[in-house]
Amino acid sequence: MTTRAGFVALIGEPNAGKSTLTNRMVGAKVSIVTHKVQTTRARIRGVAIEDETQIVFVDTPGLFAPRRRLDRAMVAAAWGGAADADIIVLLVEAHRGVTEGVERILEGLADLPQGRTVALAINKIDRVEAPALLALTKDLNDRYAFAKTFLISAERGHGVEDLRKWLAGELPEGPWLYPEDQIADLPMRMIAAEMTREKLTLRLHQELPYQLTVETESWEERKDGSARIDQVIYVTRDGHKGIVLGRKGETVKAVSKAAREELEEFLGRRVHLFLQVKVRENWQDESERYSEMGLDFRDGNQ
Ligand SMILES: Nc1nc2c(ncn2[C@@H]2O[C@H](COP(=O)(O)OP(=O)(O)OP(=O)(O)O)[C@@H](O)[C@H]2O)c(=O)[nH]1
Ligand SMILES: [Mg+2]
Repeated sequence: MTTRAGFVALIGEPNAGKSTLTNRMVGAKVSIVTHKVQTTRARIRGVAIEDETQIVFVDTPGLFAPRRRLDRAMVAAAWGGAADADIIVLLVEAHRGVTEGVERILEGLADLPQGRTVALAINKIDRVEAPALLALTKDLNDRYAFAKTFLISAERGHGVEDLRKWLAGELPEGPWLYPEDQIADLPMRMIAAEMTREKLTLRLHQELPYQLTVETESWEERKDGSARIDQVIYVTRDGHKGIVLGRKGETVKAVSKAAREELEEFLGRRVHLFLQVKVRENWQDESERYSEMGLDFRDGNQ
């Protein structure tokens, strides 16, 4: 039997639904999702199987005009993911249409080496009426020569099957890239840190999620089969520490509980999760923070 395998990079503006689509394709939550922009910070690989084809989805940080070092490293990681992939899928939000951000991404696509397969996925079709979709499909295809257009709802699953089947047929013949039962290519300690960051982002407001990062400091396997995981939440200001902790430590306690429950489900065993909050004014300028996230610190340079 001939097998196929390859990488499919999902790119788009922040909040377009790239991580939601990755998780749906994989059939498990490998990438965190929130209603806020700039949730994903690094390239996250999730593996899906369609008949004899292994499709490695590369979820990327959203593409936007970078201002800070972390922004630049994130955007570089996203374009890097696109450049390395066999196929690129651009996600555009149906209800937002061709924004300035989308225009900028189309310019970036035009700069990639010729002959790349780029498909368009108009996402969140559950939010608009059919006529608007036709017009948007035409507009986008007038602007860029997409190999194919899909109308999808990553959240509800509409059109996702069609997209996966098409991708499988387009990928090159070759041996699978990962063992059959592997669903993500991301160290467990990072997945665990991401789960905590998701719960924090869902609970906290405004800029704060962007001002914090979570790292797994230690992971200890216990004799009774459980795991003890210690994580540090880095914030940039003293005031933020108080916000993360909450009144009488209520916020961090709730975050810890939610993250632990998700981790236990993911790992299928008991977890003891310990969170500590530390103020580190300049963590966004520290190279170790970037390597822990899977980003290249040098990409953040001007
Ligand atoms: N209505 C609707 N909402 C969706 C759909 N897909 C994703 N969303 C929502 O859009 C928000 C952003 O989803 P994410 O998957 O985190 O988006 P992303 O592109 O990964 O965002 P970044 O990581 O910040 O770049 C979440 O609140 C999702 O639940 C969809 O098909 N329909
Ligand atoms: Mg994301």
